[in-house]
Amino acid sequence: PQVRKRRKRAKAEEAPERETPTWFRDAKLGVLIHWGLYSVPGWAPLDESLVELLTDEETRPHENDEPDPLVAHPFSEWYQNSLAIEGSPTWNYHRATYGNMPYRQFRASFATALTEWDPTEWANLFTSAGIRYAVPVAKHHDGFRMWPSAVPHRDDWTAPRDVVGEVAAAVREKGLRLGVYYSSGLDWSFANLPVRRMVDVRDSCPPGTQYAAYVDAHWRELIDRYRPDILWNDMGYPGDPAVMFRDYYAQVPDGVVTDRFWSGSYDVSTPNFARRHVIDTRPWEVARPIGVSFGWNRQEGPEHTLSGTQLVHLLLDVVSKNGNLLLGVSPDDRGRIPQIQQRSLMELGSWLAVHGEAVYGTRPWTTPESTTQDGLPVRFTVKAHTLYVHLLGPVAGETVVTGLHLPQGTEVLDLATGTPIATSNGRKGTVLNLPGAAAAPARVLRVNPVPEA
Ligand code: FUL
Repeated sequence: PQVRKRRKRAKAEEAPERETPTWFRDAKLGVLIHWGLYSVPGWAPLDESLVELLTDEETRPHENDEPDPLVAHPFSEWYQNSLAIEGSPTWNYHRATYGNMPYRQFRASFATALTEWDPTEWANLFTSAGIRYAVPVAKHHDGFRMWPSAVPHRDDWTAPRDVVGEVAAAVREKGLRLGVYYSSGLDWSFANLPVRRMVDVRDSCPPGTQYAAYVDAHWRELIDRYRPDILWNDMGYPGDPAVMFRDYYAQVPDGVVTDRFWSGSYDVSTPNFARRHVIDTRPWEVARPIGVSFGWNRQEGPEHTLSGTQLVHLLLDVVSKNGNLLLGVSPDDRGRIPQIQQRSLMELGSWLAVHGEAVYGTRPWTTPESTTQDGLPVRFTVKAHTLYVHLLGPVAGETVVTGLHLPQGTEVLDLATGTPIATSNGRKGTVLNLPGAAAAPARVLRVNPVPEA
C-alpha cells in the first residue's frame, strides 16, 4: 500500500492543477526577444551541431565523446560565460576585438543604443507578422536588469531605460499580450564564472537566502508593474515559488506559468527547439530562434535563418500537435531586428493574414498529420464544425490526402479563394481536384463538417 501511495502522489504532482488559459491556447504564435548587453558584441561561434545538444533538456547528461556545448556555446546571450572559458572561441574573438575589456563595459554602448531604440517599430513588425504575444527578456543569465528595478544591486546592474515597460506598452497598444522572461536559476552577477559543463548548470543557482529574496522581490516587482500574462522563467528557482504563484494568479487570473521553475506545477511546458511527432494532450510551447542563436549573432546570414515558408510549415506542425510557437528574434547592437529576420516574419504574416482562421483558436484533430500521394506533408487543425487541411507546399490538380475519407455531402472549399473543391472517392483517401496554380507556402482546405477519423 505504501508503494501505491507514493505513486499516486507522484502522479498528482505531474497533473495540471488548473486549465491552461484559453487565450494562450488560442494565440498560437509568440515572440521571444533577447536584447541586452550581449547584443553589443553580438557574437557566438556558429556551430549549429551544438544546438542539438542544447535541445529539449538543457541539462541532459551528454555522452563522454560528445563536445560540451558550453565551451563553444552557439547562443550569444551566453557570451559572458563563454568569455570566462580561456581559449574558447568567444575568448579568442573577444581578445582580438576588445582586448582585455571586461564584459560589464558593454554597458556604455548599450546605453547609447537605448537612446535610439524605438519599441513601436518592434510592435509594428510583430503585428504584421501575426504574432499574438511578446516575451522580452527582463533579466538573462548575466543578471542585467532591463527594467528600473527598485531592488538594490551592489553594481546597480540596471538598464537606464524601462525596456520591459516600454515593450509592454507598445505591444499592448496593438492588442498583443505580454510575457516576461526572467532567469531565476542563473545569475552571473552573483556567481563565479564560468559554468563549464552542461551537467553543472542545474547546480549553478546562487546559494543562500539573500539571493532567493532578491529573485522573489524581482518577480513581485515585475508582476506589480507590468501584470505579465506569462511568467516565463528560466533555469529553476531558488526555493519554492508556490506562494508567489498564488499571489500572481490572484492578480492575473488568466496568467500562464512556464515549467522552467522546475517546481512541479506549471501551465505550459517550454522545450527549446524540440519537435513533437504526436499530439501532446497537455498544451506546450516550443521556443526557438528564427536563426541559430537567441541573442544577436552578427555572423548569421540567410542560410542560418528560417525562411517565411519554413516558418509557416513549422507553425502548422506545432499547432497540429497542440503546441504554440515562441519564435526568437534577436535585435542587434542598436536594437534593430535584422532585415533577414524581418523578411521571414513578414512572409509568415502575409500568409497568416489570409489563412489565420485555420490557425488561431484551433485545436488538434484526432490525428495531426498525413501526406498526399506524392509525399507532400499535410497537417490538420479543427475549429467548431470545420476541419482545416493544410497542404505544406505548392500543390494543384488531382490530389489524394492519404487516409482522409470524406462522407458524401461534405463541403470542401479553398480557404484563400472560397472556391468549392470537387471531390471523389479513391482507394487511399478522398481525391481532391484542386483548381488554380500551385501556391506556396501552404494551401488550406476548409472541410465541413469535421469527418470522423
Ligand atoms: C535557455 C537559455 O539558456 C538560452 O540562453 C535562451 O534564453 C533559451 C530561451 O533558454 O534556457
